Amino acid sequence: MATEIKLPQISEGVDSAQVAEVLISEGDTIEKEQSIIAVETDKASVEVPSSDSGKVKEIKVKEGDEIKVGDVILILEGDGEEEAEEAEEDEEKEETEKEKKSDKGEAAKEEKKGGVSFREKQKEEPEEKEEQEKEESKKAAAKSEEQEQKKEEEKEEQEQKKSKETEESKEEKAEEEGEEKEIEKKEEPASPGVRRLAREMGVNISDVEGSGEGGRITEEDLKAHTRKQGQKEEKPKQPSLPDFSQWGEVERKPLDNIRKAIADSTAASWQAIPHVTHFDEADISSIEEYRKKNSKKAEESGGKLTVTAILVKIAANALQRFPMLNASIDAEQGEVILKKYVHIGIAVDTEKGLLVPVIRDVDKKSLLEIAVELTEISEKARNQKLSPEEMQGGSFVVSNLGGIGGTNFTPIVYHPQVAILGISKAKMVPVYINENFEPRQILPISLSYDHRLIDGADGARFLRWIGQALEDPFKALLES
Ligand code: CAO
Repeated sequence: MATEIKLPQISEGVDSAQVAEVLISEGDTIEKEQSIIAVETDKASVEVPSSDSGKVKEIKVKEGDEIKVGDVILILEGDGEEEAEEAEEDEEKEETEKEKKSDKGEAAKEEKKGGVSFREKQKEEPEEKEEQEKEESKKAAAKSEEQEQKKEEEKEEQEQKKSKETEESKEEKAEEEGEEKEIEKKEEPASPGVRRLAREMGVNISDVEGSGEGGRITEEDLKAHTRKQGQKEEKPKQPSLPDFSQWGEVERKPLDNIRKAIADSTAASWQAIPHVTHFDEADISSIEEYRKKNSKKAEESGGKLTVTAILVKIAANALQRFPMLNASIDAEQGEVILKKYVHIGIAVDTEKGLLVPVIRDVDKKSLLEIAVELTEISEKARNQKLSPEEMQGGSFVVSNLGGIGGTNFTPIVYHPQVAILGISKAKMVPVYINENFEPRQILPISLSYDHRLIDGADGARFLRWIGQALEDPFKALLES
């Protein structure tokens, strides 16, 4: 019988969610409570457990879908266990039938000859019928015994869960009171697959916190646990927080996965790299004229010719000229890794936080191609459609905050890169030229770099080269 598995109420006041990941495939046999999809709401990211077991006939959702409470996630073909039992029973029946048939070979022959069916013949033989009935009633008794046993096991499991909860609260109490009481640990709720994985990963499952119904431990819980363990070892201990509620009302909200990733990578970069930021500015009056004149051409190709696109192209030329800024340091080996490719990451401001998709081989692409690709990846980033691969492999980053404002800023270098270009808001200012003040469009630019590899003078020369290229692009073209 087909069973529909629907999206349950995830949390109070949340009626819909976005599918972040589909955790099973069509044809899989799944257990009740097994995580089937991961969803993200504006409040949290959670895994949805299946409300039944069986074989997945059809998956009705895909990554990125917005689904409502009550929407069908998948269709199950029926209960896997039940089906297996039924198949076993059928097999047994067939076996007995076969045995009987061979005993009654003669009867079977007669059946063929006389045209009387074997079943009908059986009806005529009360002794055999009686035996068959006995056999069937034996099987029914065995089955009901089995069902009873199953019920007992379920009941026991429920009781274990309950007593575990009480024990946990007891445990807390005991700890508080400093009692050294031995508390017997009951088995943690998790599927056999998750237990096996825990064994393979060398994780003690009783150390893992379950996020499923009734504290059930999912595969994601296991992975999160190992990640946490790894981070615990790597991360320096954060100073403890005071109780803020003593000064006023506060609200605690879980960080979503993207924010956690940003927090981790920013902290790691800041700790690993001794940063220095150098500031400069460039007169972009003539390049702005060029940009406006050619913006239609870019639009026709499906892109937007923006300051960012121009800076990405110029930065690629600068990186070829100053290869140390397109490198990484291998501190353990005492080596510098010079990259022969120029893949530039673009810092994109999205609703979920900062994302950095990468434009590959910028040095081999025309300004128009870069403008089109920049428009595409920025849109993808804002719509949460980027794949992990599209955010990997960057050798340098361009971060433009000029569309928002600010006179200058100090971007953080993304480890394992060694430099990042910051762009702030261009403005019209009077510039003293040939004994006169002229209105010119001035763009503030900054460069943060890893001072282990880049000396102050190298950083200044690199940024000045970019400034000059903005002011006199032909000079840059001639030299590159
Ligand atoms: N000075 C003045 N105006 C600027 C400017 C600058 N430096 N940069 C952009 N603008 C203007 C553009 O000309 C555009 O104006 P119009 O609509 O009138 O043409 C407007 O601001 C918006 O630009 P945009 O965002 O559409 O295009 P962009 O290519 O310049 O920027 C992107 C693309 C992805 C870099 C940007 O949208 C973005 O997300 N920036 C934020 C990056 C960020 O968060 N960095 C911080 C990370 S920490 O290092």
